[in-house]
Amino acid sequence: MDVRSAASAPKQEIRLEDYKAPVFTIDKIDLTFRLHDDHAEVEARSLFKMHGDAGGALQLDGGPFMDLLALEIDGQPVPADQFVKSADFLQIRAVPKTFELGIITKVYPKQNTRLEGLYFSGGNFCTQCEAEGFRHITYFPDRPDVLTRYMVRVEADKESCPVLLSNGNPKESGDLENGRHFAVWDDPHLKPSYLFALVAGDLACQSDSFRTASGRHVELNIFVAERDLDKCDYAMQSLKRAMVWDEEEYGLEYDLDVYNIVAVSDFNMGAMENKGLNVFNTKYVLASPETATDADFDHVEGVIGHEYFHNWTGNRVTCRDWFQLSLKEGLTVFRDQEFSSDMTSRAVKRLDDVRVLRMLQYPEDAGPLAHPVRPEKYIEINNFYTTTVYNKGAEVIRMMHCIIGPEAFRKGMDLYFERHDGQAATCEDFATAMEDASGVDLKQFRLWYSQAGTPKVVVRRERDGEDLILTFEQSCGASPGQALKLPYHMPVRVGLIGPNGGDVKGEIEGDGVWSSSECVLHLRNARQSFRFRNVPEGTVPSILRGFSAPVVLDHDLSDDELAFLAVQDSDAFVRWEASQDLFSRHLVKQVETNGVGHLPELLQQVFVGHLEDKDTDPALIAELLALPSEIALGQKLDVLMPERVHVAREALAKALAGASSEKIIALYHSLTAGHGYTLDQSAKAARRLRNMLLTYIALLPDGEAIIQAHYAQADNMTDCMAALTLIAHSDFAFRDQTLADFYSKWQKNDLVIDKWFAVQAQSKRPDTVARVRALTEHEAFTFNNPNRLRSLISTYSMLNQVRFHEKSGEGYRFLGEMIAKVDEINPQTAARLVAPLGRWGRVEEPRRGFMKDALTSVLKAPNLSDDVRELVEKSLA
Ligand code: 0A1
Ligand code: ZN
Repeated sequence: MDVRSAASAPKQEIRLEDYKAPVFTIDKIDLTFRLHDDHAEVEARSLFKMHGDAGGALQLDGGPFMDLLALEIDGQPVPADQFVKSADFLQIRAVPKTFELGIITKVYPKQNTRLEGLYFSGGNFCTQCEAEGFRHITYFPDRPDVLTRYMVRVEADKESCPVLLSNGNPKESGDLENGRHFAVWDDPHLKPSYLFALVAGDLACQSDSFRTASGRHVELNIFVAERDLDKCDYAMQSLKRAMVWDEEEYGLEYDLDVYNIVAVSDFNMGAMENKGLNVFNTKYVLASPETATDADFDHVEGVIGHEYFHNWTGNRVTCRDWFQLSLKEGLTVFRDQEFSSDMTSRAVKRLDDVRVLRMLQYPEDAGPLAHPVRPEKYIEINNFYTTTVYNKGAEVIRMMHCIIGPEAFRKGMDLYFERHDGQAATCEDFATAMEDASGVDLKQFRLWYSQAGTPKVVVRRERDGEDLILTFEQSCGASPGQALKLPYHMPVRVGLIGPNGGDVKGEIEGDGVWSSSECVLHLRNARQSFRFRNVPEGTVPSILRGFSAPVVLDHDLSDDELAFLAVQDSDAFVRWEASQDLFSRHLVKQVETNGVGHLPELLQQVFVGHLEDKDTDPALIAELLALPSEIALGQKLDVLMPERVHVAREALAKALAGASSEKIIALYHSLTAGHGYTLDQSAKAARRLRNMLLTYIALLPDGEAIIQAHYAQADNMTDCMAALTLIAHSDFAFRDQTLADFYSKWQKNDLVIDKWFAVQAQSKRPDTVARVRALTEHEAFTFNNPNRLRSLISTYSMLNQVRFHEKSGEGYRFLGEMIAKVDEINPQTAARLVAPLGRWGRVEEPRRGFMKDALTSVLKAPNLSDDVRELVEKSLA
């Protein structure tokens, strides 16, 4: 049977303003899965209660890839003329007031390359139902505001599928005829269909246990392929840390007897918070020192935390509709960021998060795919799992936390759970809980949910006798469908650094509140001034501490003042930002004048100051020494000039390295001495600094030997990848051989081979586009695995600015071809490749035309998915 033949009609736009509550409730659903080698039969029995009059119609969501084998109401077959079935829905003409609906469907997991619904990965059955995957398993009201109680029975061959899992608590299991067996799972908590999950296969398991604050015993299991059993420790420890953290920070406990995590290698996203049965991309579970970098370990901890925290923010309180996605995602990202901050270094974690926001979310917010944190319309909801909904959404929560303060925020969370536990809620409900708990009016603040675009804030200084006056002006450019924006309510954290480098406590006139060494200014108007009384001459304002609002800040600090803040500020974010600003100012000038000039004395001094700083966390020093990325620099230009940016940045790095080579090399060696590999924060910080220094060493005449030795002596993946990245980027004679050796050493480990692809995709060498294209033909490349696709194609097109924007247009053509090809296999993942081509407004001809041509050619692909079409059409508009 050709399961793709039943093409559906193009999807219609869905609008927030059209939301209507369902006219029925479902008391419970009993599901039976009969899993077979080439298909699965799914029997669903649901108890419906209609709230309107009896005799009305019932419409259920469905999908084009399943067969309907039986349809019954109260045990009686529904006659063929009493229902209509299309590719996307099933409508029963008239249903009684209360009834049991019985449906049997047949699905084909092994043919499912879209990785939504029930599919097969690495020899195991698994499901992915968020956002609308459940409708590819059975006909059902597949919307998040329909909550019900699930009982699931799974039957499969005992030898090939010894492990049978679903949501909730295990209830019963046993043997059946013909070598088959079954397990029954009972989830006592109400949930929407997107949180349903099933896993069946031959998996090994690492187990542990946890006792909650109130004494509940919870069994913890991580299921992986047998060969990966030695890589689950860190995930398990992270899970236990997350469970303790949520109890201590929010008083939230786990609410089932078991918490199961399954790692699968084919997964469209990072992980999924299904109730009691998280399904994870292997990338965010498996980690050992030989195979995972320090950043990988941090990501494992962050994602394990994220999915765990969803149990309350997402599962116990879920979303009313998909426009409210940020209700669970923004809040849960905020929670995982705070958890990681508490487990690692708060200052460095904040820099990492800000860097991600600027690199990914700012371009989205400035381009044709910009949308509010709470979107108002969509065609394909999968296209709205965006960095705006997730990362900007987290910034919105962080701003509320800053505006009302930590105690009121905690009270607001308590109130939110008190009011909405067991319900499907809205962003509005959340804001109201925060408002009611704090007494602070958040009416204007809500614009952060509805207006797209990154606000720009210009701040100017004035002295008036002993006083310092800061005047802020905020504005926000037009976004698709939103020409004019109203002023936001934004918290701006400000400190004052006195001439001797210490924090000055001020007295303020205007809407601001001082705590010990800083104040929070409440910026609400398009233009607003704040007067600081009795500020000593020579005091420098430290503005937007901790990056307290996701804006672009334009200030009038001089180079000397920036240099001062870069060394003296007690706020790590402003210290870092001041260094970055200083470097950026110089580099932007170089780019605009196409100059390759001298190394300004001040830059060198600041750089050396960081090198010689013995009091600061080495991980933060590493970030202070880093030059702004090419992408960050590109954003500072009106017109992107990728080669010039690349050349200017390389030249500055080389000049800084050359001017301080002895200090760099000495510091590098001092960090080598005495450091055995551990995952302690101090050891990770030392590696981070040492590997940052290595990037400068690569630019020195004797750098090659040091890099080669670094690679050869690496006893962990962090050091190994740091060297390999530089080697892939170089002309060293041993380059190709090293890459070949690495491949043969690791070819059996998919996650490491992903790194091997990524490192080549990131190379700044002029032959990169040709090599990337050739790599799509490599024996280890496959279009079916999203991790592999991302490691090569997304890394190239999203992170390698200079080589993606090849003047020939080859980078764009390549990406266009890849999107069309991937779309035939996996539309969701194909759609996630589109964004870089939409940034044509940032470049000049001939690039602009080439980018549009690439988009247009994607539209010509036969059977283009709604997912890709929606984004390509918006990108061309
Ligand atoms: N809710 C998950 C992310 C997720 C979203 C969609 C998916 O399939 C389309 C899969 C996972 C999270 O935030 O972790
Ligand atoms: Zn999430």
